[in-house]
Amino acid sequence: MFRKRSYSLIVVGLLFVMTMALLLYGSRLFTNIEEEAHMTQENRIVVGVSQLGSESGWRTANTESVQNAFTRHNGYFLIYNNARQKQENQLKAIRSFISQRVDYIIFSPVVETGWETVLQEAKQAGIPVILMDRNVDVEDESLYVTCVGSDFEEEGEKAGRWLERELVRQRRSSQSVNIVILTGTEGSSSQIGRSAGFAAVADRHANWNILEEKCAEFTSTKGKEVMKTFLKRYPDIDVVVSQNDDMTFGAIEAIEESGRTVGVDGDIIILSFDAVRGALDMVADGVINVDIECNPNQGEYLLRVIDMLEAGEKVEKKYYVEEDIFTIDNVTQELLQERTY
Ligand code: GYE
Repeated sequence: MFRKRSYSLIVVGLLFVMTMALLLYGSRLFTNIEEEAHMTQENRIVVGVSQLGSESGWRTANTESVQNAFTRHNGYFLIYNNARQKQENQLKAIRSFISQRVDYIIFSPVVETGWETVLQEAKQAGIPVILMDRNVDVEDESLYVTCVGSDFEEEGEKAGRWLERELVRQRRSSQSVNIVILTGTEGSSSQIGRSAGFAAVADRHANWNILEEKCAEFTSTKGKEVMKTFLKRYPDIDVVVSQNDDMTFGAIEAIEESGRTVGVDGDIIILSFDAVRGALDMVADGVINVDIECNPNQGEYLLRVIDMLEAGEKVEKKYYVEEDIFTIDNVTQELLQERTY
């Protein structure tokens, strides 16, 4: 009896010691993992990115480019937020980046106005702000370090100059030409710039008759809806200028459903912007006459800018990405195969 009791005591004792040892080992293991995570995070550059939404194919490509650039492998810790087209969401995201004391804030402003206060807050916290894709309209330019994006006005002018050449080629340069314009998010840099650039060329041509311009928010659904109202209102549209490919896709559907034809052999000339893969296919097929490229691959440029800032180098206030213009004459099979977006 006594021997039996002492035996079971030994077993209980051993079990106790083993459990304690396991617990101790486990807790040390966890502390190590935590410490390691903390350390690697500390060594990495923390970047808060506020993307404005996911309205278009272009935007998806832009987001991917940023996510592929700010990787752990490249030495970054990325905090990403999608604002779903609402400025208030972007303001919230930026404020949360400030309170998390990130090293850099990158954001693509949905519209140009209304950023002074939050940018002031970032400046006071000593966090450099880099604008991506679109710009802000602020009096004090020191509120942001730099902007990586496109020359939207130049894009609009490119569209206008292409139409000039095309009308000469079709021997219609002195005939009256009826134009409708589908515009993107009102008050965004891409809308403002593309509208201004195209208008600058249109102003030189008394025979260019702009019937109406209307906002279709850079989306395909809205593009179709707005185009339908245009088609009902104006039976004699010659040219559609659509400020992005997604709206163009919707507009073309509406036109074809109405029984009219588009493109190189059709009766309505289509000008589009972005040049995403799906649209380039349509350029190659002669459905879209011209696509003014807008380059969404801005991640690499942003990496370079941060490298320069980390090295204490001076950066420019604006970096423009490279962009082309596409018609049936220069959309090759190689280009289509290479296009990742
Ligand atoms: O053209 C459009 C997107 O600001 C350049 O926004 C960007 C525009 C782009 O939704 O597709």
